[in-house]
Amino acid sequence: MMLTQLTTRRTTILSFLALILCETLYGSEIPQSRSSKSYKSKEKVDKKYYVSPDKGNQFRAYIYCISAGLELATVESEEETDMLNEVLEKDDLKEGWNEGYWLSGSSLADPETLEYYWVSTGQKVIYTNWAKNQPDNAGKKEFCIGVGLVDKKIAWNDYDPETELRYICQTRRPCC
Ligand SMILES: [Ca+2]
Repeated sequence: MMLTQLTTRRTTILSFLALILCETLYGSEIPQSRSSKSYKSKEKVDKKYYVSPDKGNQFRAYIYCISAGLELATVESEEETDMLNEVLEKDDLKEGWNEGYWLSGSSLADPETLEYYWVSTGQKVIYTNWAKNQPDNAGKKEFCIGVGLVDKKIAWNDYDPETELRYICQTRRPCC
C-alpha cells in the first residue's frame, strides 16, 4: 500500500515536471540521436517513432522523451503497431520481455481498477495488443505498458514501472 501511494505521488510529481519541461525544451533535438531510429507512415499515421539508445525505468523514459521535444509513445491502432514493428525491426529487436521498450500506457492513476490510460495524451487505452496471458499484474506491481517481441510478433506486457527498458518516443501532437 505504501509503495502504491509512493509510486502514485511520484507519477504526479513527474507529470508536473513534465509540463514545465515541455514548455522549456520543446523543439530540442533528441539526445544521442545517432543511435535513434525513426519511421514515418506513408498513409494514415501522421507521427514518427524514435527508439532510445539507453535503458531506464518508465519515469526516466518520460523525462528522456520530453527533454527531446517528444513524448513517450502511444500505440492506438493496428496501423501504428505495423509502423512500430518496422521501426523495431530496424533496431534489431530481440525476443524476451527484458528486451522490451516502454510505451506511455499506465494504470497508476487508478491501480485498483487497472484501467489503462496513455499518460502522454490523457486518452484511455482502447486499442490493445496484449501478449497471451498479459496483462497479469505479476507481483501486484505491474501497472505500465511496454512492448516486446513474442513468437516473432510484437505485443504488450504490463511491467513494474521500475523495470529498466529502452523506450519509444513519438512526435508530439500539434498544440491547440
Ligand atoms: Ca506482465
